[in-house]
Amino acid sequence: MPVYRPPLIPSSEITPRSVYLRRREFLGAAAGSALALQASGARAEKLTTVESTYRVDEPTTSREDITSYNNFYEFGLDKSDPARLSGDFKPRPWTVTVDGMVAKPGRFDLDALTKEFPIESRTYRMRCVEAWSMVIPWDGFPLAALLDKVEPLGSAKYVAFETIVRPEEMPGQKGLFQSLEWPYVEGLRLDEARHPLTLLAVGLYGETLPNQNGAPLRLVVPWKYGFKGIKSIVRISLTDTQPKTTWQSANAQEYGFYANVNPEVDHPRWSQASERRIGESGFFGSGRRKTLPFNGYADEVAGLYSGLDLRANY
Ligand SMILES: Nc1nc2c(c(=O)[nH]1)N[C@H]1C(S)=C(S)[C@@H](COP(=O)(O)O)O[C@H]1N2
Ligand SMILES: [Mo]
Repeated sequence: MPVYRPPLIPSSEITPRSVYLRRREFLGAAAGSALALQASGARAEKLTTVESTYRVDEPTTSREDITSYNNFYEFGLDKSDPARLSGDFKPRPWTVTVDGMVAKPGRFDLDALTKEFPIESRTYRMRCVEAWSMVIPWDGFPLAALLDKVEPLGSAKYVAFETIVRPEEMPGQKGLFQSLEWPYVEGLRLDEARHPLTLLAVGLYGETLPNQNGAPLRLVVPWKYGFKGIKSIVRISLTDTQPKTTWQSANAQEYGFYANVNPEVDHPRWSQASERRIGESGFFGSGRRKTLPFNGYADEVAGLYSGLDLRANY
């Protein structure tokens, strides 16, 4: 996500990179590299996964790129901050509460859920509202499986999601810079949430999620802009009113509830007609490609929006 407001703290008060690097040296080579490994997710555990038919006929983005170029404002505003500053975050043990308009609300242990639901490996095209994209091999289970378990009431129309608040482990939540309001919140219509493409991811490249990618549980909705993919989820609530999302609260003119990838509806400050594929801007090309309606998933999801004005409902 673009920084919609400049950091309010003078840059002179932010630890200069040279000092940060010296501090790492001070920690000693062994400790320093252990920290780096932890932050980049190398402590990840192998997952038992089943193959899925959801694949993309394009080269997969490297693990290195997927885990070092991230938006996760709880750890800072810069793309490199989440990998560098998420090493203290503890994604286990973890529970997720599912409540609201459901017959069987509950607080579920994540390890129990991943035993209950088979973990599929699915490769999805992902596209950020900032006009860059990746192809990511996620591991996870359909959100529909969890929703079925709690039995949504007939009156439920939307699903709201909440990220954990843990300032002692998330430096971006300490208020060092003015960015977003916490917790980060998102929402989907119930039919979008139940769509078979909508995934709750617990892994990447066959291993548990690195912290910077939203450990231990994050949403993946491949036909929407990346910011809908809320990370480190602790609560999922069913409701009959459209939830207001973090980015709508931050700037409603620029970010709507739907956020479907749409090359024909530009962001007020830049075009959405094309995108830069991360890792492809090498010798043989610019890595720039045309953005597809619904990010290439139109056959599967366009029907969800028949009759809806996609220009008004951005
Ligand atoms: N809690 C939380 N979730 C978040 C964000 C965030 O700042 N906080 N950033 C979003 C944005 S803008 C993007 S593009 C994706 C990036 O996910 P990735 O780092 O796994 O590629 O996470 C989304 N989920
Ligand atoms: Mo994004």
